[in-house]
Amino acid sequence: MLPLTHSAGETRRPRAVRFALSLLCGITLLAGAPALQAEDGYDLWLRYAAPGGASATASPGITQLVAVADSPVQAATHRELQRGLEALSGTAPVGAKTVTRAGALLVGTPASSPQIARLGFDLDGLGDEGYRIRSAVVGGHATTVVTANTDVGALYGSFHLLRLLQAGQSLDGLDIREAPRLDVRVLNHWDNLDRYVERGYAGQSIWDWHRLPGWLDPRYTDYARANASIGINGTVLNNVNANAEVLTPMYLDKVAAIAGVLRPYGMKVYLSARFSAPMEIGGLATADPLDAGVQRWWKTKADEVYALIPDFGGFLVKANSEGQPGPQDYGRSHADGANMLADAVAPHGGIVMWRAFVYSDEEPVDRAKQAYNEFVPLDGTFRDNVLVQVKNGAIDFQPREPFHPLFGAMPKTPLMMEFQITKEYLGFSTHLAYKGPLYEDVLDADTQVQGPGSTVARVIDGSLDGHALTGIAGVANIGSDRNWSGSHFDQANWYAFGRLAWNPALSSRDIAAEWTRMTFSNDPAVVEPVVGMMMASREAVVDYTGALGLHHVMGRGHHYGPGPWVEGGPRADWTSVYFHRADANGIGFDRTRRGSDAVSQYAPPVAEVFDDVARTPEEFLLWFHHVPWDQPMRNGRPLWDELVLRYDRGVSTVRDMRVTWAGLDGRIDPERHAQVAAFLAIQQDEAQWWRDASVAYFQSISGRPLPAGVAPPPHPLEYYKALEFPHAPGDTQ
Ligand code: GCW
Repeated sequence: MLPLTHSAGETRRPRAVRFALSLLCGITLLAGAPALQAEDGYDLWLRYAAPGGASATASPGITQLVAVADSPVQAATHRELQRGLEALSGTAPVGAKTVTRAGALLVGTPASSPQIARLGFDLDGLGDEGYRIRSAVVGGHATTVVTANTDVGALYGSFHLLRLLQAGQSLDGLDIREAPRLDVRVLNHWDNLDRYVERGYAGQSIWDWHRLPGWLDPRYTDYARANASIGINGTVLNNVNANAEVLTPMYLDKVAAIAGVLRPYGMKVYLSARFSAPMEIGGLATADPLDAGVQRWWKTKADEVYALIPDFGGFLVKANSEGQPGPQDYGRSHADGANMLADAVAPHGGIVMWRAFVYSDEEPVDRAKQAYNEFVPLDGTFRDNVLVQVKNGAIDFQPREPFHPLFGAMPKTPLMMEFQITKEYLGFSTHLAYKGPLYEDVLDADTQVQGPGSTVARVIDGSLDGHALTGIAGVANIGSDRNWSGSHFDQANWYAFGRLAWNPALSSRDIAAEWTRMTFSNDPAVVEPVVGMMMASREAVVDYTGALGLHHVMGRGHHYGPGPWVEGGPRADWTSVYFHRADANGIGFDRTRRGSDAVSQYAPPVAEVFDDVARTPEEFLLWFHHVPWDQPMRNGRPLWDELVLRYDRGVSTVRDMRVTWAGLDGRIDPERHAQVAAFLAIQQDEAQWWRDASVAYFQSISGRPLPAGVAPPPHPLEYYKALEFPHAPGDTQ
């Protein structure tokens, strides 16, 4: 099962692993134990374990590898195929210039391979990143062909083939045609230059800025491999709460070095730009986007960046949000700011991703309405190379939110999706919460702006309004932790983001199964229960943190654990009481036409549903309505009872997950099994804590008895309120 048991393992493992292994070897030889280090999660879903499971005897049926390695992308593809095929079969594939035997794998483009050119496959519509995988007869020999218009397309196709092999799928009769539905598929790192990661729960930033550009951590290559394997084609290296210094020559050299490592894997680098950079590092007196000097500064800066990094992707900007500088500081609009930057990067083919996560410093209106209010009037005024980046929901990456009303409301502007991969509100890295279903729910949500079927996916893929430029971003959960994401299961969220970015129509369940097979085992006795756990996990978090549409009820600042009592402080919309509005009569935020009227930001058929307490899906009930505690739910129970039972249900789902996982002992390598088991135990304790604290608090407001048979919280409310977490990870510095 472990690649390490294969011979000649050195060539197929990342250099970082090899280094760790050489250190370990001495230790393990002395101890006489097998080296199991490779199962520490570092290899992610690229373990290339034989699909049969325990031994490395299964052959992928490939006898010959025919692929040129002349360009850096081709060389990366070749290396990956060699590594994967060797690990999967136990022997290195025989390399050849042309197909000369049955069972060959022929990889390349018509331009790079005369044999492929002669096949004359139709590659129309595959664009720059799509590919075909076909079973064919080449020179009289049964061959698997991976081909594309570009080297990067062939790289993506090769990863797809390796995925099939890892899942033990037959290579007979293949005819696969794939192209990404979205152009810009990027990670957003909220990484600071001192390596602190905002809302990061996986150690420090992987970008070792201090040692760059001299030291190129081999991790960067493995990062690029992992991203390329799921089609992620870009990364924003630094936090949206940006430091202007990243744009200074010293840091741009470091950025260029990273770009050099990522380039062979089809990844571009982007940077978050601090809007006031012309003042902070340029010595200007203003950052007004309509000021000619400021415009000149950004053009010069863009020229400097592109001279170092010709394929630089562009800038991401958080402006006039949560204290960040922006064009409104000068009475200008978001479009003025975005367009100035867009003009600076346009000559080089760059783009600007301008975030719509804004809420005003003063505006007293429902925070859920503010982004829409600020951006809809600007529709049609952005340059062609601007994408407006919109979070999936209008508040902030909550365990469940209705889709953001901006989707569908700005038809003349390409909107890109921003999902959070890191689990700021879903239990940090210790809770198992697979976000595939969250992403899927949002992508499938029907905005109805052009009638039924106007899904969010069709807004962002440009098909609804005919946009050429499209994109999606995921706030990364990657750090310096050995297993990259802080927990083994959090790797699945990175994976699912990439897969859905490539094709938003994929099913999160299928993705979970695919990931499980490659990450843990192909054994159905593992795949089925693990996928079951994953698919139930997000709903469990919703249940134990606050179901039925509750939101923003977490601890203040650090966002760790429950805090439904949070009130006071600098602004109302940073409190929990602002969002849940619980009082003696009931609970929930009235966003109906009689309340804040946020419902009217949706297309009329959607607005009508959300406006009507009887038709609003129960999962969003308290998001849109203030509901009496004794209001009967669809199952007949009073709201109060249902809420309490949901808290209990969340805890019991986690309990079930633990039992399921314990039953997998012996089927999963002990190291990862033990860590997941320990994390599930933490999750159970913390789910219980969320439940107890929330029930204690809401009971103090509702004054109602607990439903029959429900255990009271073990501590008084004051106990929960007094808990403090001054050093919780990821908090804003
Ligand atoms: O969710 C909030 C986070 C902030 C974050 C902000 C944003 C980067 O708590 O840490 O800042 O959203 O998305 O800009």
